[in-house]
Amino acid sequence: MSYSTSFLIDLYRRMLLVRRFEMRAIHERRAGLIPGFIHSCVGQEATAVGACAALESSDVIASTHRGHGHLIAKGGEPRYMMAELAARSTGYCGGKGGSLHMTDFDLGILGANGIVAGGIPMAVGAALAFQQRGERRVVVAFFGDGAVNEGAFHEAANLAGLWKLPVIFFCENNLYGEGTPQHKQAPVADLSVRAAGYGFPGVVVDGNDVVAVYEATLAAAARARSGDGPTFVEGKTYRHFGHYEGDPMVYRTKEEIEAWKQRDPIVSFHHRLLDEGVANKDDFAAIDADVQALLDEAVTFAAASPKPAPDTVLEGVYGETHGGRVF
Ligand SMILES: Cc1ncc(C[n+]2csc(CCOP(=O)(O)OP(=O)(O)O)c2C)c(N)n1
Ligand SMILES: [Mg+2]
Repeated sequence: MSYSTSFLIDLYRRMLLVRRFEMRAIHERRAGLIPGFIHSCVGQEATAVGACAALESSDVIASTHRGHGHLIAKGGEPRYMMAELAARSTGYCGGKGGSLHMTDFDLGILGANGIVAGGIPMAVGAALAFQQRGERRVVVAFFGDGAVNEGAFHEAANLAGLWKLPVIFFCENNLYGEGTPQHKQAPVADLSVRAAGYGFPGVVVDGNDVVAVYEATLAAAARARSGDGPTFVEGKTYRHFGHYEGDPMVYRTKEEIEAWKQRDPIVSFHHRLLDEGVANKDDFAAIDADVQALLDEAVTFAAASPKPAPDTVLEGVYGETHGGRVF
C-alpha cells in the first residue's frame, strides 16, 4: 500500500475506536447507564472510516440510525457521544436526542436520523447550498440498502443528478433492512445500478476493505468537487449483530454470520499492516491502550454528568440549531 504509515495507522485506530465504542455502549446499556435503542455498526467500520478519510474537514456528512461510526469517523468525540447515549446534559444534543439524533455541526455532521433515507434529501440540500455559493465542498449521504427503496432516495438522486450536485450517495449495503434480506426487497443484485436512471455513475466496492472504500470515495469526491456531479458508491458489508441491540435475529443463519466474521474489516486490516511491516505488536498494543483509555474517560465523563434540567425541556427542540450556526 503506497500510503504513509501515519495515514494507515489512523485508519486502523479509527476503526478500532468505532468497534470498541460500540462494544462499550452495548455493555453500558446492559449495565443500566444507557436507556433507549442502539443500532450497532459492528462489522461495518470500514465504510464509515474509509469514506470519511477521503473528505476534507469542511466537507459534511448526513448519517443514519446506525450512525455512531459515522460520527467517530468524522471526528466526533466519544465523551460527548457516550454522554448523549446516557441522556446527559453534556451530550451532543444536551441529552435529549440519544443515538438517533447525534449531531455536531462544527464537524460537518448533519446528524444521525431515525427516518430511513431521511438524511439523503438533507445532504442534497447541503450540496445545493455549496454549489450555489460556489464552494468546492462535498457532501456524503450515508444510507443502508433498505433506504434505496424509499421515495426520498429517488427524489433526491434525481435532483442531484439533474443539477450535478456535489454529493456522494454512499450505500452501506449490509444485505438486510431489519430482518428482510436484500433479494426480498429489490430485484437487482447491485443497488448502485439505480444511479444510471438518474444520470450518474454507480460503483461497487468491498465495504470491508477500508483502503478500497477510501479510494472509491476519493474518486467520487474529486468528481463532485470538479462540478461533474454525484456518484453512488455501494460498499458491500455486514453487521455482526442484530438490527438493534436485543434483536433475536431469527432471520440469519449462524453459518452466514460466521462466514462474514472471517472477513472482519479490522482483523483483516490488522494482518495486512503486520504483514506489510507498517506496524508491529507493540504499536498495536499502544493503539489498543489508547483507545481503551479514551473510552474509559468517555464513560466516566458520561456517568458523572447531570441529566438535563426539567426546565430546559423545550430548549433546542424547536426551530433552532446549536447557537443558530449555519454551515
Ligand atoms: C421511513 C421509515 N420507514 C421505516 C422505518 C423503520 N426502520 C428502521 S431501520 C429500518 C431498516 C433500514 O434498513 P437499511 O436502510 O438497510 O439500514 P440498516 O439498518 O441495515 O443499517 C427500518 C425499516 C423507519 N425508521 N423509517
Ligand atoms: Mg441494511
